[in-house]
Amino acid sequence: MRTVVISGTGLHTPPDSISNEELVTSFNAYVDAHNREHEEAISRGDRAPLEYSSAEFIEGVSGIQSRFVIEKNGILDPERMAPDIPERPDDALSVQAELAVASARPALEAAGKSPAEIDAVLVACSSLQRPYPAMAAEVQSALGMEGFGFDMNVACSSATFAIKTAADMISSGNANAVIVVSPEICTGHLNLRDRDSHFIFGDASTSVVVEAQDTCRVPGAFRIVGTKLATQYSNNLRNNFGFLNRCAPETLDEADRLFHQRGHVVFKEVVTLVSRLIVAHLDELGYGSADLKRTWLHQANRNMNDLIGRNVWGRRPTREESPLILDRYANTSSCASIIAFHEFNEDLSPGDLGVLCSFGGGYSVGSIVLQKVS
Ligand code: CO8
Repeated sequence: MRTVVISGTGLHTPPDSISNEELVTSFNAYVDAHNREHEEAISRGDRAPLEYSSAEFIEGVSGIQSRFVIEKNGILDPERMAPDIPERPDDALSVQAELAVASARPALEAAGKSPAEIDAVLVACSSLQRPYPAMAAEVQSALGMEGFGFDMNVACSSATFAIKTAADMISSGNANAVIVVSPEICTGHLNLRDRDSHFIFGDASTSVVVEAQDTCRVPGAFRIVGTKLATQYSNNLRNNFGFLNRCAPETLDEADRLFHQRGHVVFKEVVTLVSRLIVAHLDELGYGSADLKRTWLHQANRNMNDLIGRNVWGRRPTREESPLILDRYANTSSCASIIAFHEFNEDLSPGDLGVLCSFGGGYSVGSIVLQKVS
């Protein structure tokens, strides 16, 4: 079995960003318009008025302060509340592939690899722009790569599940190098009229080059020490958008065709699931919390990460030990733990150990134990 490393990462964020204050101003304008429109029904008691959102609430319950978005004006327009992304002709590069390529190029550069040296591209993300042709095939073509590619979706855990898939291909000798690309256009499936969740997500794309240690030419790589995946079926995070929607046209516009969740239940159940999985994974590999130098956790909620941090480290980890990026990015689904890794790995020394861990819809959890090589 060959040793496998992560040799480069890339991050792309769209130029537009939205602060909590901007998002709340737009949401509250929508609430005013809605309540005016239904004034009579509300005063008769036939309909409940919508309630305002608040920037302080958002920061307090989630830790999020702002998010990058693919298109700002459409999101902030109270009459639209969705990003404005014009259709492109079939022979133009698709929006999602464009985002993918924008993070793949810097990842290849960081790994010192040309596209010709990559055997496979895995596009791994929560929401795909179309069923086929595979987004991975389009990204492969745009990068000028040979080999093969395929798409995979395990919600927020898509990237870690794809890193595990890539590592298996490489350790068994079926590939030398694989790029895992996660172009997440989360705001496309976000219900911006839902007070409980309108603030949760942002858009980004990340890429990770996974390769055999014997082909790695750059310093600062991380050896994949072990991987552990888990899924546990749950309806508490769900999106019923899909190709069968047109077969039930009467429900096409229902809110369940967008992201929806029972956030409070998710919070409690996922904290337990993730904490147990990481502790068990480290134990199986012969490590304990004292061996850890860093945890790069999924970034859905600051309070969730603080609780998971306590359970894994056996004490409250410092922000350096368990960094937060969601204040600036919000939840970027499968990109989130990769962004934390991308931004906070250079200061580690050879031999230092860390855990990259995603969690989200499914439920799904992916834990990857990494050790800095050189
Ligand atoms: N402003 C002001 N008040 C509000 C607002 C608001 N915007 N929203 C709710 N409130 C009020 C509520 O009405 C409630 O009031 P009351 O107590 O009087 O009933 C009070 O605030 C508390 O509300 P909650 O109980 O809902 O608040 P929580 O403390 O549970 O916090 C969170 C809400 C932040 C959503 C929290 O539950 C959370 O983060 N949960 C975990 C979520 C999570 O991990 N999600 C993972 C999703 S990622 C994934 O896997 C999906 C991938 C798909 C990506 C696709 C992109 C679209």
